Amino acid sequence: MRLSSFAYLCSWKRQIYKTKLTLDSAMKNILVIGSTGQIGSELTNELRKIYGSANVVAGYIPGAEPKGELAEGGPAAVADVTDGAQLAKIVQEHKIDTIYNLAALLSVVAEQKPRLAWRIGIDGLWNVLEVARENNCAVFTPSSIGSFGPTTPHELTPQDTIQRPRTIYGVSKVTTELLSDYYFLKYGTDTRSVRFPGLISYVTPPGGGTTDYAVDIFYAAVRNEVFECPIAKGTRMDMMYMPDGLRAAIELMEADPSRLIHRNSFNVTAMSFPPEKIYKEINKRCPDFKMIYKVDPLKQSIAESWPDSLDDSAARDEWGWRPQFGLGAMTRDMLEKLSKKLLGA
Ligand code: AKB
Repeated sequence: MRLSSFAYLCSWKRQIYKTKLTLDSAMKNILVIGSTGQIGSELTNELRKIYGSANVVAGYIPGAEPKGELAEGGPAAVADVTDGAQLAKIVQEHKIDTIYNLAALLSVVAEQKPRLAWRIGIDGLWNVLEVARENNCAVFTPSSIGSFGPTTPHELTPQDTIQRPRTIYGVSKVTTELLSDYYFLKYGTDTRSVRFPGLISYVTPPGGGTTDYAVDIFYAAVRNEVFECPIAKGTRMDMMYMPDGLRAAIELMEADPSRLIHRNSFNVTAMSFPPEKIYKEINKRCPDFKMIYKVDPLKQSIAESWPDSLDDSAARDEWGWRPQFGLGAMTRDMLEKLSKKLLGA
């Protein structure tokens, strides 16, 4: 098939997918907790396109108020996961039936503030699940490749395997998975989750993750700065372009529950690479771009404890998961969009 007709077919398929979701899901009222974060800022806008602007509440904490399209595009409310009464009030006022709970600290920051990581990730999750149980809401709470540890099989990490992480981030993600399954099994609360790999986006930068280098490298390339890579040569981790990440969350929440054998949480991936491979891909389009290694011991030890590549066949079988962006397509799009954003070119 010629490239132009293939691109046309893809855009047509995307339109059918959006129309189908719009029709299937016309009645949802959604609260996004953490709507101004790396995932939330894009997910909230995407959900508004599908379910209607008025039906998606952007939850935020003071100091991280929504701005621009996020602020203007629909309702917003202070939604602090550590305050269960506040969450219950929003859920009742807006007749919320679905909660995307994105409040969490990323892996490196969590290591520096373990108590806060637990308070937000687990005490907060408890509040969300209680409100969901009392008000019959479905809940999506992301897990991560961080839920695995050094004793997990690293190559094609299976869906069901050893999960003995040694970081507080990992411990809280395993707890997230177990507590979410507990609420489903005990109370029938419709909890669902994916184990996100590193998410790469040009919109909102991540803050304090182990996989952040795979975003930072693009900023350096576009600004033509030498990139100091904190992860050692040869260290592979799973990654995903944000549009696929958003689709994973939304499609899982739309999946037919009778097909779900697993719930919390599904392996999902789109690509796996070490630093030298993404550098090479960027270098094809930015020939003067230079990278040197300046390995960060904490980030490196976390990265080494995570899988090299995930097996996401359960997500493919149970709800039809398929990534659309590989390394080449993602790199092209990132460089194009980031150049526009940073240089206006
Ligand atoms: C992190 O690096 O902490 C996150 C993740 C993979 O969960 N991006």
